[in-house]
Amino acid sequence: MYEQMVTARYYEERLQEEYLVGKQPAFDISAGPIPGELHLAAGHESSGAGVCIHLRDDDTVTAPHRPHHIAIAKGVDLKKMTAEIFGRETGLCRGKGGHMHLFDPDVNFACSGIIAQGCPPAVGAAMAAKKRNTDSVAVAFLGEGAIDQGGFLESLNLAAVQDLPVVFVIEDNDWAISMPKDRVTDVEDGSRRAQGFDMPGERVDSDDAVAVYEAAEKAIMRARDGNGPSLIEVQVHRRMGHFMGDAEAYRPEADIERAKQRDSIERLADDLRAHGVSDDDLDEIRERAHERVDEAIAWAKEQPEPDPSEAYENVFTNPPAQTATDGGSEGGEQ
Ligand SMILES: Cc1ncc(C[n+]2csc(CCOP(=O)(O)OP(=O)(O)O)c2C)c(N)n1
Repeated sequence: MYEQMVTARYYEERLQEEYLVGKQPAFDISAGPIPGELHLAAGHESSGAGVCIHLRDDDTVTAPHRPHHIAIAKGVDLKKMTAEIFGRETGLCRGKGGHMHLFDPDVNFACSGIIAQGCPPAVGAAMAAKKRNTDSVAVAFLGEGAIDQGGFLESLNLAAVQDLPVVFVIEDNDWAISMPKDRVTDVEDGSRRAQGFDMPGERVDSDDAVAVYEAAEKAIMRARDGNGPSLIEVQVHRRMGHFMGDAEAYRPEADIERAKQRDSIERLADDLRAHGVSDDDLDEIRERAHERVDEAIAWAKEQPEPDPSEAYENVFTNPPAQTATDGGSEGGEQ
């Protein structure tokens, strides 16, 4: 878990550097090697690592728009994921998805920029696993800002009524962009939503990776053993803005400071030291993680950009008439 967490943190530190190239002094979101939005998950690492450590490649994970720590913990190919984020041809989605739309069929991972959107597909994957008589499970991650979405609530219901092997994990970082949690819901503990669907619900009140590990182990084993779905809420912390470039003018300074003080990675390192892991061992893990990340980023930057002619391949819609290759008829054949 420690290795996954330090990999995710360093990966995002490096992405942050790359993202800012060419975007300053005036913040131009379309410029630089990583154009578009970038949502970083620094402070969420305990949830991805503590949950995904119990998963196999044939288990399915769906993640939201803040996906890197979860993708890394699920074992998504780091090089292809990075190429995707840089919009390169060898990326997971040939550079068409970007950082919010990573899809890796080798380890059954997908994420989406539409909040709570991962819940129905996770339920579908769990239903498929059950119908095929396998013991695979599915996990849907979502933010606390998405817990009133119909897709989430309907997914809880279907999972419960059909006893499906799926676990829902709410990452509660207290904020949905600029909206504090208490303005979105009166339910302080999101795991209580489980009661309405007669399934187990548990809240991990701190971003203690070991506590997440224990809660996730129970829920995932329950699903794998054919005993149905569960809901977990994990307290995490948003150490950065909602996305890169967010000045967080809405957020009290004290809240930002509080989020930065609670570092789940340092906490886990302390636990490991208390259990006899040496500083040298921790340094070695960190160095290995940094090397892997640096290698993935260097590789991604060398990859070719997709040819513009690929823009309308693998999409569900026809190109606008003016770009159709037939010289401007009502869209091309697909
Ligand atoms: C269906 C839908 N509505 C609105 C948005 C715009 N939006 C993007 S992120 C976000 C807030 C998400 O907050 P939360 O789920 O708590 O996740 P966090 O960003 O805090 O990790 C919203 C409303 C969206 N992406 N999808």
